[in-house]
Amino acid sequence: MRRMKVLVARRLPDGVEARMSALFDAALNPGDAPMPRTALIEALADSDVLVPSVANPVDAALLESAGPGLKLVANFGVGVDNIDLDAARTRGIAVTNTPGVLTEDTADIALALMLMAARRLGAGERTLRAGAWRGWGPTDQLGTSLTGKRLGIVGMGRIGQALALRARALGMHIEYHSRHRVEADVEARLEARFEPDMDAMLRQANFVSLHAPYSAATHHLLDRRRLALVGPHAFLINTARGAIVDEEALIERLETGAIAGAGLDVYTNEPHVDPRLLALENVVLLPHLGSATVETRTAMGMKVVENILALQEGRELPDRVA
Ligand code: 8YV
Repeated sequence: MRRMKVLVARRLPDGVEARMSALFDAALNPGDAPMPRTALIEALADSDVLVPSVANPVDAALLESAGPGLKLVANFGVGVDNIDLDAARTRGIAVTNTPGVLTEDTADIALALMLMAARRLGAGERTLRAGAWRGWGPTDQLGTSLTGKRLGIVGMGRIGQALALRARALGMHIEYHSRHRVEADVEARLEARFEPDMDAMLRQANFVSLHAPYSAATHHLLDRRRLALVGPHAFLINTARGAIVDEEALIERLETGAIAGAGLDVYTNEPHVDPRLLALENVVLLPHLGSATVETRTAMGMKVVENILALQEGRELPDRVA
């Protein structure tokens, strides 16, 4: 059996790289140096498999310039919006992702952002670190409770459901809007109500959390009109993809207090973060770390390995998306 030539664009956890080296003819990136496009194209000419991540756009031109040997793009990540799936299909290149293993950690970060934004934890910590805390005060640093509030989840896949479970433990009322209504027993277990009218859900929610994949269909799903439905008492949480929200419209609403606040882990032009967001006290900003735990990043890498191994052994690819 021929060992697959695998080009790994970014440094991966040690255990994953060790397994890749044991199973494949793997070209690793131990220094994690950004691979310029020209270097990537050059290396691709002699590769069976490319392992990119969200930080590596795999567009039609890149796929076209890859040699005819490229068989698989095994994405390190569940979202595949960095890859031109149509171009891959056209060229007969398979695409896989890493579903399931980052569900819990990403839902944890969505919950953390809800707590941080509503309880003003970032602002509180900044006050303390600046040496500006004058001591406890009965009306100081008041935030908003989560218990008893309405959470509107947009996209009720694995991560949306994992957030619902957490929010239920906090005594929140859960509504969701999704392309597909989940099974009745899942709704019952999560005590989640399906709202077919997203606008109605946005109007009523105290928290809106986004868990839809990014695609042409979800680009600016929360556009200026929909953002205007989210009230001044409500917080927007985004751990999915930045461009699901019209960031410009969101910033305007945050600046005027038309929306209470936001908790963001993702941005439209990562790693660029709009300086107006940095200046706002009512937003919590994280650097796309939803899945950033040793356990999850290792599990993601092992999923990548499983998919490449399946190709090498001529089996069906377990996580094929194109
Ligand atoms: C990853 C993510 O860190 O998997 C995803 O879709 O957004 C993140 O959890 C990143 O995409 C890795 O490529």
